[in-house]
Amino acid sequence: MRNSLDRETTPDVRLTVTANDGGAESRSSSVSAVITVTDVNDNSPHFPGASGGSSVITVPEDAPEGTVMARLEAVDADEVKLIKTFE
Ligand SMILES: [Ca+2]
Ligand SMILES: [Ca+2]
Repeated sequence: MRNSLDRETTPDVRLTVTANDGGAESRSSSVSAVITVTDVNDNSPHFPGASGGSSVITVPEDAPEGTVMARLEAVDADEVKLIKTFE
């Protein structure tokens, strides 16, 4: 490999491999291969709804107990989705 792999940009690589026998009348054969790049957890989660790394939440002082103040969702580009919703 000349370059590092990144599943998020290139989830698979397709290539053709050719073998030559080097005989007087050279014979060859080819095969296609698909290489699947498996995921590693290399991206940190972020909050798409928060601008500049912060989110302003406004709550009235007379809000009843148990009121949902906000839902914040964190996501990232990795395949394994462990999305947490905070209320
Ligand atoms: Ca991740
Ligand atoms: Ca990844």
